[in-house]
Amino acid sequence: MKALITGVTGQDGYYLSKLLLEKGYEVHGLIRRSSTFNTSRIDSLISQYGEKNKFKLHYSDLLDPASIYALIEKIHPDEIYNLGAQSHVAVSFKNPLFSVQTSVTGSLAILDSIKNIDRNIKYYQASSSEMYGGASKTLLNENTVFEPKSPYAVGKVFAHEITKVYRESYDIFAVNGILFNHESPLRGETFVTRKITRAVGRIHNGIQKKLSLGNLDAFRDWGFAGDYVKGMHLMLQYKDPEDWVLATGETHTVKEFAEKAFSIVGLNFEDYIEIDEKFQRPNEVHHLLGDSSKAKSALGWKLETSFEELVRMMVNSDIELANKEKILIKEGLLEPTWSNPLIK
Ligand code: NDP
Ligand code: GDR
Repeated sequence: MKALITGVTGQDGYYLSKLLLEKGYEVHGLIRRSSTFNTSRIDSLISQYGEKNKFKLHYSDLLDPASIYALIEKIHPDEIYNLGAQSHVAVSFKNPLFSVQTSVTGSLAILDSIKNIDRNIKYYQASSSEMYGGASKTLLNENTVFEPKSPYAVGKVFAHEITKVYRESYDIFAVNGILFNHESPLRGETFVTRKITRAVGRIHNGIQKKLSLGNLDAFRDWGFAGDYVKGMHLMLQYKDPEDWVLATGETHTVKEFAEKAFSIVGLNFEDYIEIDEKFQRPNEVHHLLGDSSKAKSALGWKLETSFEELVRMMVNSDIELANKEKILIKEGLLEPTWSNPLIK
């Protein structure tokens, strides 16, 4: 089996590539040219599988439909997982057109290529719980209406709907995985969970003093990315192309996440957190709680990692990382402060 993954350099790109490579797939990843190396998450997979020609990377961009078409024609994969996106919701307010275009042009470029090259190629679209908008405290499932609250979410709603249109119009095996927040030690450092666990690791090691956050009262349904990519694969193996929710069915506030993370190293979060308005969003998604009973019963999808285990896994990994940073700081090889406000 051959898979093409867009967004292969991202968090889910790593976990999904690893899963498929371990299943014996030949995995092709789409990467963007960058002036700095952007493959740090997948470097271990490149060394393990690259030489055996099982893992190959190709330069392209979701904003370049001609290049996407040529790539799909050349690779001719059995499955395409479209994970590429400007996935930071707050950034999508600052950079709305790029954020929306990546989802819109990317999904349409791939689906139309499938239509014209080979309609047997299966397609997975990375849809998001952000599409629901989170205005009320209800349990959200495949039938709940979308009320997007950000440019990011609007782009995702388009990609979701066009996936259904291509499925119904051209008989393409195209599915939407509506995934609720999923995290890991490889989560981008500007997402709130990782921002918190990075700070815990650094504060514990004496190399950071405070942590600035925005809204602590938002509720999120947080799971482990490693569990969620298994669901993506199962969706493409199911007998019919459908839409699926993956979620834990448990919701916690940002404050609860911080409280738990700091308590693992014996610290009280309230002594370290400062509220900074710049991390508040123009429009907030207040409450997300998903119902994945359909995926559990029809796909046999299982949650293997609890909220407690997830927080502990991330904190432990970030303590180790901060330990290494502390040594580099002592040797004068790293700046002692985490001072760049743009990346916070
Ligand atoms: P990341 O932000 O970690 O990764 C996003 C990936 O998309 C990166 O590889 C990035 O490349 C790539 N990318 C961005 N813009 C383009 C472009 N124009 N052309 C090609 N590639 C591009 O996201 P996650 O791994 O966390 O999420 C994977 C997908 O799932 C995303 O679509 C996200 O929106 C969606 N999602 C994520 C959830 C989560 O909780 N993690 C929940 C629901 C949906 P580069 O490294 O070069 O920046
Ligand atoms: P989210 O994730 O917007 O849910 O999107 P994020 O971790 O960015 O925010 C979660 C909640 O935390 C609040 N928050 C902060 N967020 C960030 N990033 N930084 C802060 O300092 C901060 N302080 C409080 C936010 O306001 C929000 O309520 C993620 C992404 O992976 C999307 O791509 C994906 O589709 C959804 O999850 C499901």
